[in-house]
Amino acid sequence: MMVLLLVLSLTVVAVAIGLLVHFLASGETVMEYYHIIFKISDLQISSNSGQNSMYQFKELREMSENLVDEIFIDSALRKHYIKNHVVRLTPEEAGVKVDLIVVFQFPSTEQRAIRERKVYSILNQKTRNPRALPIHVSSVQLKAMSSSAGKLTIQACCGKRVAPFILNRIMSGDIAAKAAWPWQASLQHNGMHVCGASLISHTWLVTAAHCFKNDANPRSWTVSFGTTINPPLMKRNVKRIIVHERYNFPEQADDIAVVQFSPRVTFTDDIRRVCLPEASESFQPNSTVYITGFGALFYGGNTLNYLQEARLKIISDDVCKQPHVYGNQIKIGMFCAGYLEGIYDACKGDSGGPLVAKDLNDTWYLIGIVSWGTNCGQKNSPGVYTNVTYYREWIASKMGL
Ligand code: 4AZ
Repeated sequence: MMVLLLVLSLTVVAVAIGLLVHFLASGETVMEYYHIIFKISDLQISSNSGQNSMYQFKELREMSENLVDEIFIDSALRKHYIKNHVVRLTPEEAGVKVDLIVVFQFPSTEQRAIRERKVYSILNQKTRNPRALPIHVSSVQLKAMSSSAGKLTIQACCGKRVAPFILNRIMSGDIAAKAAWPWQASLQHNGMHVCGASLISHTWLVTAAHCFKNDANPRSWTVSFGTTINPPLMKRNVKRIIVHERYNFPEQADDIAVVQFSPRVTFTDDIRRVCLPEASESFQPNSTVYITGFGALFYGGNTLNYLQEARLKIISDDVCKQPHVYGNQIKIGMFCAGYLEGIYDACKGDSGGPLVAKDLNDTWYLIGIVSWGTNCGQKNSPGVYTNVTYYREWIASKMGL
């Protein structure tokens, strides 16, 4: 009787453990990354860098992402499909090659080879008959990626952030959410914050030339990342400072510099590069932009420890060149942003930092560099910014991005 009871209770315990393991294991999931390549045929993209090709590329990126969304959302894998992201569009003869990464979430109990076959079969089947884009059937390729490579590739993309969008209010600004502006850097002279800067690659920053008016020796400078100056999330030594050849203090024209640091940073949710606009792009007056920085909250104030942000509007040249605003002080390669009424503005310590705008895909572009202004937040004296689009080729020629 005792033995029977013992066997029975052991069986119950074993079954309970088995069930527990089964449920726990089936609740666990893994993220899987696949690299998909296909060619869109019968499509002529002019390779000149004019406005048109820029728009065509943007559209093509969106159409490709929508197409792949449709393929998987409308398939047996719909519950596992997370997203896709175009990483490259390459013009080829009579078409464009699309490289994208697709992300799935699968239960960890299933075998990877089986899943890969499923993904491939759906892709193959659906690209035979695409509704939106003429895909060259024989060009479709699928490669499984390790999750570390997949994450890195997606994170290498510029202008993306993970922070939820909290609108806060620099000069009359508000404290920025963590990871909201991961390209923001602080340039420090002998350990003291002097200027802002924007991360545009693993090793390069863009900033203002006037930050180096007193000292352009890289050895005196360091750069830090993160939303606080103290403690910094990461610190690097400056290796090279390239100030625009035509910049001539105290003139304000050509107020741009690129800075190389070492060792390179690895992109994470908190540190990531911003996109640079194409040289052909223009931004409309009155469109919404954001500035961020550790600069003072009022003219004559101190640098702050917490990153601040403010929402501004681009001001047209016609308005900013009026005699009661800045008149002929606004030169080519500059633009104004803010409000003629004042209040929201950049201030001392924000110089060199980013003015960014986002496109329809929530990708952020660096379109201005905080440069100068009369005092801060005053009526008829908005902030003046270096026009990044105007200097796009100069930047590319210095650091090859
Ligand atoms: C400065 O001194 C500075 N209001 C930067 C921006 C503005 C004014 C001064 C714009 O670095």
